[in-house]
Amino acid sequence: MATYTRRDATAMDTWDPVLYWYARAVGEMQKRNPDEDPTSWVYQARIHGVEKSRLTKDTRPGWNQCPHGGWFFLPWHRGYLWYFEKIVRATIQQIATREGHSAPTDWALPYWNYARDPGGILPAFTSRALPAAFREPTMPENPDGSGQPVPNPLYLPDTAVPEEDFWKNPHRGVGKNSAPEVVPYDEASPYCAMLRNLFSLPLGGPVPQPSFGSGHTGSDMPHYERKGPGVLELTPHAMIHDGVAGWMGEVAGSARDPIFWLHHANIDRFWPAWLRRGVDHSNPKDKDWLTKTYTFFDEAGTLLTPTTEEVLANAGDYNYESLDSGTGEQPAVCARQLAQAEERILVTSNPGHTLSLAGPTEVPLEAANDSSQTQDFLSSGAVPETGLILTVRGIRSNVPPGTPYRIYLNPPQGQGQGQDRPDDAYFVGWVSFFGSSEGEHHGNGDGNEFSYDITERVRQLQEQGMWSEGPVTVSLVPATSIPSDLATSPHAPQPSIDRVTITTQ
Ligand SMILES: [Cu+2]
Repeated sequence: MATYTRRDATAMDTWDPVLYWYARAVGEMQKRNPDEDPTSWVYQARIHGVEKSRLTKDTRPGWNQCPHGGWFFLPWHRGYLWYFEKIVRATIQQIATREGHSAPTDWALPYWNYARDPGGILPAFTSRALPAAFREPTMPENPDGSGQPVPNPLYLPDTAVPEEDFWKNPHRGVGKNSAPEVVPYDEASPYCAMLRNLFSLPLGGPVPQPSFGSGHTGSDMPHYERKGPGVLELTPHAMIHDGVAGWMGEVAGSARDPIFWLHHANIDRFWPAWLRRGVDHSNPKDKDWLTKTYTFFDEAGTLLTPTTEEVLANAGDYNYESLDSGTGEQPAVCARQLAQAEERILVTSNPGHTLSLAGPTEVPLEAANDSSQTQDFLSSGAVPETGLILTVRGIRSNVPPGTPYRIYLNPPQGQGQGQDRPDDAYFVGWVSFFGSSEGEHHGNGDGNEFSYDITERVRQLQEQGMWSEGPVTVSLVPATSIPSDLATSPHAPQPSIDRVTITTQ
């Protein structure tokens, strides 16, 4: 029997007791010593990722663990949230006892239900706006609303920060606190992930294909791998990190923004929602997955090493207010994301493209060789029997740009300007910067990489007479608009990609 219910933060009053007490606990955890106390705010965030300057000196147990791009993504984050929730719950009681208030003993982490309203009439706030308690600089002093307003620990400013002050100044992407949505619906919906039948790809399977939970990564727990993310991990997970931006846009900083924990509670909610959505949906049964151990801390600061099996059993003590609302019942457009690229290149761009923050960036592709497959594709859009894969490599930015980018293939002039939902015939997929910034500690310096199966896309364009002859171009368009004064300011982020290729097997 579940003891705790995680509720929808987008359906709460601004200072619902759940959010009021969360804010108080965050403030309390921020006063604890980040180096000595595992229940402190910064220590907890560093379990997810550590900023470069602290990565190699004076580290602490359990730091820098979050596995992205592998099949431990969901169970690791579930355990991470569950112990954090216990720490917050205990902290709330400490504050209440000290101050002589009463406080809920059954506090549970709320979730940010960003796909709750599919359309949303802009400029009214949609469920994809940061919940109000995260946008207000001040909060009530007391749970009954009495006293003077006090600084709100859930609030991070959203004004431009010089790159060198990235870690010094808590911040979100410019304009995000007043944005009616941090990304549009298609970027925030788990609809496409919910359609996948497998939790993870079979190891050594012949055809790379998208799965719900990730690629099968055996017993290794890579901290950040470019290969093997599941559909859920890219959309909506990485899209929301890109959309909030600032600290949330970087692996090492994200858990310092209190919205992180509500974002990941929603990601965690999609897991039971997916399990019950299809009769053949199930978790991996492999020993490598079930017996993996993780390092977390309980509310007393004691180090614990639960296995995946224990993490799953612990989760029996909570349920979610709803497993339907915002879990992908409304259609969204799906990318045909692949786990890995094939290497027979037909056409390629030149290396090194800076992406515009204001509109489309056109990347022309040229023949990589003089094979007949290449010539046929370039002259008439002929699709080889072995299919076509589009890959974007070397995706990076000095600081998070504040938006993911949509990829369009060969759009006619004037299309793909970013005002449309990505449901037009030329849409291929997304570019995410989460985990790619130069300020990140992990990467090998190559940036992010995403691959998409464009076989059907090209065939349809050709059949419908929409394939324009001549040079092939790829257009990269910000999914959500960046304030125009930022785009021209000295603090403008500098997103770029290295190369776009189209390959066949
Ligand atoms: Cu995340």
